Amino acid sequence: MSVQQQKVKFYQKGTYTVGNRLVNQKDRSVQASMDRSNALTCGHRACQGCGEALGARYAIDAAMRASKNQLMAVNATGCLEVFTTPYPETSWQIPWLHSLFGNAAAVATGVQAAMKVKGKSEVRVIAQGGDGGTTDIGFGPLSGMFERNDDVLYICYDNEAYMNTGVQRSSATPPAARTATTPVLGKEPGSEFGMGKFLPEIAMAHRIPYVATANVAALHDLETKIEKAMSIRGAKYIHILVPCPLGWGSEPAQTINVARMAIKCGLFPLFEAEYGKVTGRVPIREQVPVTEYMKLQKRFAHLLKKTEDNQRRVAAIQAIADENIERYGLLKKPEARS
Ligand SMILES: Cc1ncc(C[n+]2csc(CCOP(=O)(O)OP(=O)(O)O)c2C)c(N)n1
Ligand code: SF4
Repeated sequence: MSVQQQKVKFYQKGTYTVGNRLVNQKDRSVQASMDRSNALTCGHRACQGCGEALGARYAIDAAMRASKNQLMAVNATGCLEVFTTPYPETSWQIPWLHSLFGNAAAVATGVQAAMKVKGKSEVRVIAQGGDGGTTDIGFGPLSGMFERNDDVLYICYDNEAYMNTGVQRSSATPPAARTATTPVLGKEPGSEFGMGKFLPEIAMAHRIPYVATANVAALHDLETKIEKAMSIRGAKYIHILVPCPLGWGSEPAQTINVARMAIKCGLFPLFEAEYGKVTGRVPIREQVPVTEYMKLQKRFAHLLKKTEDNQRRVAAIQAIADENIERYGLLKKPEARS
């Protein structure tokens, strides 16, 4: 078969460098557009399939567009900070500060106050960090930022453990999941049930103008939520689920699928809230069992061995997913027949 007869392109044209800017318009990728706004460029050192790299890129790109590039970011210590800025290099295309592990929210508040004093209120400020930097050590400064209603958007990239330092449990680690500090040992292996916290609901309790959850399997929804947050003055919080192939024991090529399954089983509800009230949700068309999500990740592998104890544990995780669906009204109920 000649090349002209091929229905599928079996070869790559040109090079992916600068998005194929040297080939015909129709063969170019988004990277070739001179109008693109990429906050996070190539050259960073995230693992293959890193959900955090993808989430951060889309979130900050959307924020750049919404702020007409008048944007500064403060980053807590963690994977995102480490893989984007190995000294003396950086992959960031925006003014970017590395705070301490626990004080990104407080530093962002200071940056925003400084911009205000200088008469540069058009410069918008983002703080960002992992779940450890947000739900654990950075929680106090974050709660203060909410309570003062500081004009900052805080983004948490939730990969459900302290990945940068070797997968230790955080207060966002799900029950029964294996981490380096919650091994598959003893009567109740993995992270304990009943511990931990879901920060979006704690943020809502502060009655701040805007809180949302987002997910790398729903990138348009993520972009819309970032844009909405950027249109609001005051404290905003967006919590993005970002699978971590290394810590979750998932295939790098499955990152989007894993993230999608978290939505479809109900364990990660997608919603938004204004001043403490839920104002929007992304409904699930058909709920899948939590085992469909768990079987893609080695951190849950011990639970899938069929024993009575494991069936009890899986049922308890299923109950959490079902409760989320009920609480946020995620399943469309069939219309009543007349
Ligand atoms: C006060 C303090 N304690 C501990 C550390 C070591 N440390 C650096 S990053 C990190 C874990 C980050 O985890 P997380 O915030 O969940 O982000 P991730 O790496 O998972 O994206 C830890 C414990 C530190 N830098 N500062
Ligand atoms: S350890 Fe996880 S969060 Fe960190 S760079 Fe690798 S995939 Fe991303």
